[in-house]
This record gives sequence, C-alpha cells and structure tokens, in this order.
Amino acid sequence: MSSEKKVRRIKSLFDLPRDEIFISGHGLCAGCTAGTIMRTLTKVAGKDTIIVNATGCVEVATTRYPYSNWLVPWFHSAFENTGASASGIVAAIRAMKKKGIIPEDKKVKVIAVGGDGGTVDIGLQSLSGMLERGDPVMYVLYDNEAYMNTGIQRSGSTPYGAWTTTTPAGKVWRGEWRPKKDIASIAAAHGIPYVATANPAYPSDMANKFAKGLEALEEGPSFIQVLMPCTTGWRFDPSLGITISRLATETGVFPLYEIDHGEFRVTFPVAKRKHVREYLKLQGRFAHLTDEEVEHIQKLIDAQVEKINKRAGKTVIGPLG
Ligand SMILES: Cc1ncc(C[n+]2csc(CCOP(=O)(O)OP(=O)(O)O)c2C)c(N)n1
Ligand code: SF4
Ligand SMILES: [Mg+2]
Repeated sequence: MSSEKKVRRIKSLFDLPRDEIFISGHGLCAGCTAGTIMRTLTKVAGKDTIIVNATGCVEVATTRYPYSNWLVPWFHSAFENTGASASGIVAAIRAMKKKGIIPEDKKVKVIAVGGDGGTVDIGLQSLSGMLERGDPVMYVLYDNEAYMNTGIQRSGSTPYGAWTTTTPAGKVWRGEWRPKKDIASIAAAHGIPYVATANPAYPSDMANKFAKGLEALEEGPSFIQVLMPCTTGWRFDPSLGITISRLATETGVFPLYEIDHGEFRVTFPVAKRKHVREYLKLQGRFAHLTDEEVEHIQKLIDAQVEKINKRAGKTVIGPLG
C-alpha cells in the first residue's frame, strides 16, 4: 500500500508547527545546512520522538555538555552501531508497553540520524541489520559527502573529482577517483516500505518525505538520504548552501525521488538540465578540475540521468538546456 494516501501533504513550511524542537544556540558553522534539515525533521516528527545520533558534526555541534539543542530525548551512538542502538530502543519501548510502564497505544517515533561516514561506511552493517529485521525506525542520512567533523576525509559518499584531505588534487591525484556509493539503492534493496532522497533547497518536498517515512513505520523501517552542502568541506561562501543544493538537483547530480513500497517516482522532474559546471564552479573542492575533467563528470551525470529515466519509464529529467 502506498503511503501517499495516508499522509497529509505539506504544501509549504507554514503547514509545519511553529514550535521549535531543534533550537538555536548550536555550534554548527555559519551557513551549515544541517541545522535547516534537523529543524525541519523535528518539526515534522513532533514531541513523541527519540533521536539516535551517530558521531559527526550534527552530534558534536548540538550536544556540547552541559547543553543540548534537542527538546526531545536524544541518544548518542557510535558510528558502528547506530542501527543497532535504534533497534534496541524500539525493543525497549515494546517491553515497556508489555509491562504497562507506558500505554500500549502510545506512539513513539524512533529516528536515527547519521552522517555519510557513519552510514555508508562504518555503520553500514548495523544499518543493514536494522533494515533486514524490519525494525520501525526512520534512518536519516545527512550527506555532506565526507568525514567533515574530523577534517574533511573522503567517505564512500564523496563524489568523483572532489578534493578532500585524503583525496588531494595535484598533478597525479585529481581528487576522488571512485564513484559515489549509491546508498539509497542499497537501502531499497532491503525491500523496506519507504526510501527517498531529499534536498533542503526543496523544503516542502523534504518535509513530506520525512512525514511519509514516519508514516511507513507502521509497517517497517524507512531511509531518507538528504544532501547536505557543507560550507567548510565543500569550500563555498556560507551564503551559498541552498543555492548549491538547488543546483545539485537542477543539474541532475542529486535527483529527488522516492521508492514507496517498491514504486519509484521522481518527485522533482527537471525539464531542462543545467550543465554540471554551474554546480561545480561554486565549490572550492572542485576548483582544480580542467574543462576536460568537467566534461567527463558531465558524461557521468548524463549516464546517471539515463538510468533514472529508465527506472521511471519516461523522461523525468530532461536533456541539457
Ligand atoms: C570508529 C570511529 N572512528 C573514528 C571516529 C572519529 N570521528 C568522529 S566524527 C568523524 C567524522 C564523521 O563523518 P560523518 O559520519 O560523515 O559525519 P560529519 O562529520 O561529516 O557530519 C570521525 C571520523 C569515531 N568517533 N569513531
Ligand atoms: S564542517 Fe560542514 S557539516 Fe560540519 S558544521 Fe561545518 S558546515 Fe556543517
Ligand atoms: Mg559527512
């Protein structure tokens, strides 16, 4: 059953509650898009929520002892066991209901939050176990495409051509030489009820995906991969986070789609794609690339778009305009 029918659509951010659950005063860099994502996520989820947070920028910058920016229960987990920690919390809630400690009909949403390093690399086995068991947890990956908190090391999610401190750019090395791992497809391969990609430049689309992912918990786990431009690691002016995020979708670099009970749907069709150059040129991590290298990346994106259109069964992301 598609969750489309059950979830009330969020048309604009005005449809979200005014109450803040992820509050100000955090230590994220100025212009970090993680704050926008967490604020929207918690507004959609509401008060009866438990956050399980892997180590990373979001965790470190929002829970500086003795302060916290979360007005809901929040649990720190290591990289390796975020999925298992979330599963344990679900089991504890079940046991507490059985013992009558909390009412049987009380709905508690368990949300795991992890960066790309903690999700696509180090915590992958734990995430896979959680998805395989069918535990009702929504896993939100904020994907800033490197291990940012420890100084911009590459992860399996770092895109081709990007400079990081462990994929330097010089005469021999030209930045990352491996393709970005397709974690959304890996999650979907577990046959879970709901998988989506999201982008903070499209906040109502992102909010609806959070809402659908939470609704899906009645049947099993959900997984949302949110692109998260990082001013420090991607090397752009702090005012440009949302512009760059939007360009990622407009160029076909980060298509927005959902897989709802196996049904694939692009949620933001692009009639005419912008050249990938428009996306790359605003970011210092790609500043070393020659015109030929940019054209090579364009070809990789063209191939990715072709795959998406094939999956959708029609042209949902158009040619270069
Ligand atoms: C097993 C393990 N290795 C290394 C670290 C050190 N460490 C803390 S945060 C971090 C980077 C996390 O990267 P990511 O998950 O992408 O989140 P981001 O910092 O980018 O938000 C690392 C390597 C750790 N905490 N645990
Ligand atoms: S390093 Fe990047 S992800 Fe971390 S707080 Fe700064 S902008 Fe955000
Ligand atoms: Mg990261």
